[in-house]
Amino acid sequence: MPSETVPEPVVGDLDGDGELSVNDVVFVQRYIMGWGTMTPEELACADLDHDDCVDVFDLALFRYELLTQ
Ligand SMILES: [Ca+2]
Ligand SMILES: [Ca+2]
Repeated sequence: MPSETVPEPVVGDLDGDGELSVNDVVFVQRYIMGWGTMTPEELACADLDHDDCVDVFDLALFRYELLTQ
């Protein structure tokens, strides 16, 4: 029986390319700087420490994930 693999949601993958890349980090950085907006889905995805806001702590986690993946 063929098994279909459902891709695991990638933590912090905001642009949906399947990986947390520098593009996602830039996206969060722009939002924090007030240069961009996010949909509620993107905000939920970007809130890595789950404190219901996207701020510099999430950006630090994004950078950590980017370096350690
Ligand atoms: Ca991405
Ligand atoms: Ca947060």
